[in-house]
Amino acid sequence: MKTDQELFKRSPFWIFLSLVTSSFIFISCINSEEKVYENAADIPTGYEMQAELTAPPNVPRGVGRRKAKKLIVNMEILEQEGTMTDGTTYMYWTFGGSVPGSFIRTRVGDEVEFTLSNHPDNKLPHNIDLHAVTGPGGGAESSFVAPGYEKTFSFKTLNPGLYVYHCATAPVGMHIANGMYGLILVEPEGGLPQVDKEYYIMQGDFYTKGKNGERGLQPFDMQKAVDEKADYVVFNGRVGALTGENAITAKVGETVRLYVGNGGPNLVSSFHVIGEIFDKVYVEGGDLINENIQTTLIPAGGAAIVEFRVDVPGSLVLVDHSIFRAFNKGALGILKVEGEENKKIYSGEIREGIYLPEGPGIQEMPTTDEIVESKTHAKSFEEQMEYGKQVYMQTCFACHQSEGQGIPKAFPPLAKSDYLNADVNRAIDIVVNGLSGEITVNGEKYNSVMTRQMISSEEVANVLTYVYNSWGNSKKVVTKEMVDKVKNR
Ligand code: HEC
Ligand SMILES: [Cu+2]
Repeated sequence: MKTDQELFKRSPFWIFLSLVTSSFIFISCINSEEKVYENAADIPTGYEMQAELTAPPNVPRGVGRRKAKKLIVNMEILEQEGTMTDGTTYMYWTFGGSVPGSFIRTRVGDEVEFTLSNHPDNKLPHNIDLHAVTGPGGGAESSFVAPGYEKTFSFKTLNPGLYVYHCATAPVGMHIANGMYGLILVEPEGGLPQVDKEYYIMQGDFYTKGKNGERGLQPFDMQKAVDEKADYVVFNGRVGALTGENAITAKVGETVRLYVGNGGPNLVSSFHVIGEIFDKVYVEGGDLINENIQTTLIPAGGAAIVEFRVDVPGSLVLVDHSIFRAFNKGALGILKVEGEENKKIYSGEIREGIYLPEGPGIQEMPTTDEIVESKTHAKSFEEQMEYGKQVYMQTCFACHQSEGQGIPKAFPPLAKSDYLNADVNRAIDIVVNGLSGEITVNGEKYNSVMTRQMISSEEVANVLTYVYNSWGNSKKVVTKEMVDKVKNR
């Protein structure tokens, strides 16, 4: 049974009045949200929210206009074997299963509740030091965790910017060298301006017992790390993480933002994109914006945000402009831009494959120095082909191209090459000693220099076997003995 009062409450007048007051409260709430806080520590945090974490080269959605929240971050440490380069693996220690670790995206004023768990199959204790944290050890002191356990700590994001996080468990350098680093972005109130594409890239240097390209599971080499003699310098944890099928992409006319970090442990990155100028650089990941930049320096344990609009199609090449690192140690990635040409901005012949990784093979002008013999031996034709392909992709490919097609007027073809197929000993001699002077290949004249290839007899045998058994060539098998015979002539 309803009382008079209840009936009165439901009358149109009351509904109208409550609508008016609630919309007034609503509007005043919006106003209070836009209140500027002198001290980020005073920004109130709203509901709990699970953070979206992403593996590189992806980043989570932007914060936009969302209010500060209690942001729950759950991250798991995984020690796992992964590929360093074709034929070479490495025992990576990771935050979330990738190198660099999962990207964390927050806004200023968030209260981050961070739970770090250490997978039970892991061998070592770890922790995390986030440079975005104001507090002891950046969280390292509160997060030290043994395999099979987890630790939770909380922090308030006070300063906007792009920050590195890393493991800080002794030996600190070793944990970082094994891949334990990543980025955390703290966006300002209202978020960063909208762009079309965003990517996550982080450079790191690696130190292995074997030299660059040596096959098999390569253990960490502490001595080389202390001496700062990196075997690999790479983007996103491995050679080729951003090339070929893994290249990042954009369309002509789009704006691209790269969150670029440097995990080190040792080397500073001279980050550059061949064929592009950075319209904006958030210097060192902070508030200062510099414009029209060719190369930006990213310190070990530091970051930068770079932005540019892509205006013409083609492959932009991301490098550490300490250039041997790019072409010979792996610090090379591709941003593939598709769309209409714009002859007002650029016209000219477009030829892919000018900037290609050249791998660890040491190039020398023709002389007669000693070469170290290989440690692994191919036991079958299939293995010879496999190892040979690898030598080819690391050593010959930059000049003779992926399908042996060469580059007209510069590098002769190895595919269906009459010159190659005519004389196997001559071919061995060319690889071993180099070649200069005029030659004719398939009716075309070449007069250039091929540097001597500093690879072992076995590698010469493997690569030539691969070449002879590919691309319509005469299917000869070349042995180490044949190579040694030519060497000792
Ligand atoms: C730095 C560029 C470069 C690299 C790397 C290179 N070559 Fe060459 N190669 C040349 C050039 C240039 C010539 C032609 C030299 C001349 O004009 O006298 C040539 C010629 C040859 C020829 C004879 C011509 C033909 O087309 O049959 C063979 C065989 C050959 N290279 C094999 C190899 C193999 C195998 C490798 C890898 C182990 C290799 N080259 C690496 C530049 C290179
Ligand atoms: Cu660690």
